[in-house]
Formats: sequence, structure tokens, C-alpha cells
Amino acid sequence: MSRFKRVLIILVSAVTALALAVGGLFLWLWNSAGVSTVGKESFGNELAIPPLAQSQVAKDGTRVFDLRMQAGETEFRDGQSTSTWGFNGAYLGPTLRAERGEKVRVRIRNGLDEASTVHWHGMHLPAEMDGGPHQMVEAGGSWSPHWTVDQPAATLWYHPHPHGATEKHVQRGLAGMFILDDERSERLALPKRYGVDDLPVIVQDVTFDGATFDHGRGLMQNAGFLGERTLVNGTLSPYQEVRDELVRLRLLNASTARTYDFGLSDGRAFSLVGTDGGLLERPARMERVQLSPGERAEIVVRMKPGERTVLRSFPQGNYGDAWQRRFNGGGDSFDVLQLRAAERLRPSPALPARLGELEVPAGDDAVRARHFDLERTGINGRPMDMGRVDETVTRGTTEVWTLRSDDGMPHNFHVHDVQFRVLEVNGEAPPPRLRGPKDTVFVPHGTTVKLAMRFDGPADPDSPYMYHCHLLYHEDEGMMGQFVVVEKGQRAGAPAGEAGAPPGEHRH
Ligand SMILES: [Cu+2]
Repeated sequence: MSRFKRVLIILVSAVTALALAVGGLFLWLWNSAGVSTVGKESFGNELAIPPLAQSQVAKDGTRVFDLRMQAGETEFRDGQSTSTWGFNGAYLGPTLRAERGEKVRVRIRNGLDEASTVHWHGMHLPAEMDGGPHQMVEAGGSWSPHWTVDQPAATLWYHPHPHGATEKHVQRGLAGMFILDDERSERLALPKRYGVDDLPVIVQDVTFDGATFDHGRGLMQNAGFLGERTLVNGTLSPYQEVRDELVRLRLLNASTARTYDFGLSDGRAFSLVGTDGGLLERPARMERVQLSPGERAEIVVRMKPGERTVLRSFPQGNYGDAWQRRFNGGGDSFDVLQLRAAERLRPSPALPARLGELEVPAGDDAVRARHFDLERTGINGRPMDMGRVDETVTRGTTEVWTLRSDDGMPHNFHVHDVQFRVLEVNGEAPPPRLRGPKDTVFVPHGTTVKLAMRFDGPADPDSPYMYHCHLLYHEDEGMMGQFVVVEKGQRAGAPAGEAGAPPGEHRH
């Protein structure tokens, strides 16, 4: 054999071996990327129900709550203690509850050893009370935001929002529900006994490494952290006894990057009665409701005596291409919560045919259109800058905002202060699950979403509200922008560039 032939054979063998190795590595990555807990959960733990927060009513009628951010230890599994953070406890926080028209004040103390914030997700309130990255609460410090509840009954939530560290603070356990009531919601024949037939369902995904949380991201996971299991209200493998024919689940996706498509394991339909910002006009029957991080849905499930069914998250058809479904969680499935009906169930009244009027604008009176290109590297090509106001909005006006996501990965979009109406998804009327008041909307790759929202103030040219991707890894990386609400003709001020820094002293 000539020397040339020998070299050629060696080269071809080497290239073949390399190709096989790369192919094998890819196959291994592909096969190890998907996650499913369907059929694997034992449902051995009774669901924890976050306590309703205590409050006092001050002389001027203000309802006052106390929240303390603190570090602690949580036993998610017997005998294994995990370091966690929580409000008034080791993990998550109590459920705050207030009525429309009430004045509320929340006295927050930061008992952690680092600065954080508390943001009221979905709440209509003055920008300086919003708890965004400009309202930092130093370690050991306190903050006492107050406002008047001026929006319909809804399932809102609270969580930290420190720029660049939100993912970490939420993952460690800082999150809680904030339920609003109003005259209509109190009158309607909906299940409403908290913890009995009206259940908070806070869903988070986690991975454990021994007793500790493993917050590492997989090789191809550009959506952010995707956990291997789910928790509900901090309970692993949970079950809930149901003693009523109808049970209302207030679903909150408090995961940092994972989108779920919730349904029941036996395929039964349920009634969607509320979205992020409150009740729909009428209940909508469906078998699935998709929730990206930060979104909520209130569903009512009908149970038969003695039966069991499981709240499940199913693989998602609209999530993106095969690559995204595989590596970014769209193909994953989870058995989330088992419902166990008692042998005898209390009869529940039929659901009302009408729930009420939507207060979100239809968009026909919009005075301004804005466009937002959603890219991981920044919105409209610009990464977040604390000292830059991106959009200036006139108080008392309606606007139409168009979102476009086209960079290959899933995103969503959350706007502070307002609830919006989804007008269109890819040029068509939105599906029923998007027809209620919303503050967060899923925008998978290749999607255009059109929203209408009204900015009723108050005006504050110096304090911005945020809009951002609520996949917290993206948000922390800079997929966020700022808007201020001003009086007609007024100009935006200069927000502090860094927390605590006076205007004009921006650090870059
Ligand atoms: Cu994103």
C-alpha cells in the first residue's frame, strides 16, 4: 500500500470516528433533554395552602399588611432540608387579599443579606409604589408602599424585581398571591371558600441536587432554567381532597422560564372564568389553558364523588420548532396536582352564564401605536438601561402595542400598571383563553400579538414602569424597557440610573 493510501485511510477513519462521536453526543443530548413526570408522581403529600395574610385596619381605613423577606430552611422531602427564601416564612409567602376601593399599605422589611424589591404583578398603582428595579430595599432596610385598589377582582401576585437578579430571588422562593375582590365577584355564584373550593395553585419547576436546589441551565436551554419536577405551593407530588362538586383553581405560573399547557389527565373539559386581570365576560369551556411565566388563569373543574383526576401539563403544539420543543421545554409534560373527590360532595350552584363586563379597552379609541421587537439581546434592539426612558405615554389615553417575536426562542411580554386586551394573534382574533384582562402574554417564535391598553395614570415623569420578557433569565440579561406616564404635553424626566443614585449620576 502506498504511503498516500495509508494516510488517506487513517484520515477517513478519523473523520468517521469524529462524526460518530458528534452524532452520539447529539443523540445523547437530544434524548436527555426531554422531561416528563407523567405517571411517575406518587401524590403522597397534602397540598400546602398559603395562609391568608393578617392585616390591620388603620384609623384612616387603610388595610395594613406586614411582609418580611427572610432566609430559611424548607423540607420539600422528608429529612432533607433545602436553603430557601420566603416572605414571613421559609418558602413563598402568605396570600394578601383586599377589596376594590380599599386603601392598602404593605410594610416590607428586608431580612435578607442582599438588596431586593417587591413588585405587585398585575396591580394598577403609582409607579413609585410598583416595586420595580427603582424601588430597591436594602439588606436590613424597609419600604412601605401604599395605594388604593382600583381594578376588578383578580388573582395577582407579588415577587422581587431587582434588575439582574430577579431569577435568583424568585427561584429561591420569594413569591406570593395577591387576591382582589369586588362587589360583583362577591355576589357571583363562583366557588369562593379559600383553601376549600377556591384553591391557590402556584406552580414552579425545580431540580434537586441532593437536598439543595440545582439552578443550572442545560446546554441548549436558551429559555432559561427548566426544572425536572413541579411544586405546587411549595409541595412536591401534591394531592388535594375536594368536598364540593365544583372546585376553582387559581393557577399561577410562578416558574422562571417554563411555559405550561394545563389540562386534566382524563381529558375532561373545565370552565375558564378568569385570566390575569380578572373575570371573563362569560365562562369558556376548554380542555387546555396555556400559561407562560407570570400568567394566571382561574378555572372551575367539576368533580364526581370518589373519583381522582390529575392537573397535568401537556406537550405544546405552538411552542416553536422541534428543537425548541425538545431543548426548551415545549415537549415536556408534568403531573402537577392530584384532586381526590370525597365519597359525598356538597352540591355547588351552576356557574353563572354571565360574569361581567370587561374593563380593558377595545382599542378603537387608540391615539398611538407602538411596536416592540422581542429579542433576547434587547427589546427593539436595546438592552435595558435604568437611566433611559424608552417610551413616554400620555395619561388618560389608549394605545395599541404590537409585539413581534422572531429570534427562534420563546418569549413573553409583561406590562406593569395596566391590564390589556389581546386584539389579535398573527392577524386573527385571539383564542378564548386570551379574551379576558391580561398583563402578560406568551409570544412564541414567529408570532405577532396586538394589544390595547389604557393608561389612567397617575402621571409621574420621573418614575418609570417596566415592560419586559417574563422569562426571568431573559429579563435579567436585559430584555426589558421603561415607560413613563405623563400629563399631555409633559416630557419624560430622568430616572435614577442605578438604584439609589440621584438622577444624572448614571453608572454604565
Ligand atoms: Cu424572553
